[in-house]
Amino acid sequence: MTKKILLSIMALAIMTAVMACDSKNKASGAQKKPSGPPAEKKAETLKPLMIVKPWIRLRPPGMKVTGGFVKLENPNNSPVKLISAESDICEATELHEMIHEKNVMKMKKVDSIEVPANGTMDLKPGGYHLMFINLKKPLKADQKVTVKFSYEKGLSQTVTFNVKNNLMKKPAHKMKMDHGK
Ligand SMILES: [Cu+2]
Repeated sequence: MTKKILLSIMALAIMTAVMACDSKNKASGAQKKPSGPPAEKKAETLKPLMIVKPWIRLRPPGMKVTGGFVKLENPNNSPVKLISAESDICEATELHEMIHEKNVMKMKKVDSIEVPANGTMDLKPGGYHLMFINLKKPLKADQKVTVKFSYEKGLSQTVTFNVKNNLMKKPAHKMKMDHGK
């Protein structure tokens, strides 16, 4: 007898649940009707940049700072700004540029590096570069270093750099260096 009552209560409960669910579906179905403009903004969707020959300079042991270089090619119809780089190999990774001041080459931290629309930006010795500061341990030749690039508008990509002992045999041009004398 109690079992029968229990069963009928259960049946009622299931029916109620089904009905509730049904009315819920109907309600959400009504809400899904298109209203208002589409949320997508096509202009904000950036394609990742082409990464050409990323490398980090191998420096003598004991040197805690080194530079990273890469050519960035922008396939987008708008300029893209690199705003930060992050890596596990060091305490801080900065964006730098070399500036010529009173016949001396100096490095300066910059907030961003812009890659022109459908153009390229060459991060190279003597120009814009990445600076890896306070290396946690010495780098080795041919080591692969993962660096996360973040751009404006939420674009980011992971770049694998190759550590190279780049001995510049033939400098393209002579730079005036101040040796203090
Ligand atoms: Cu630098």
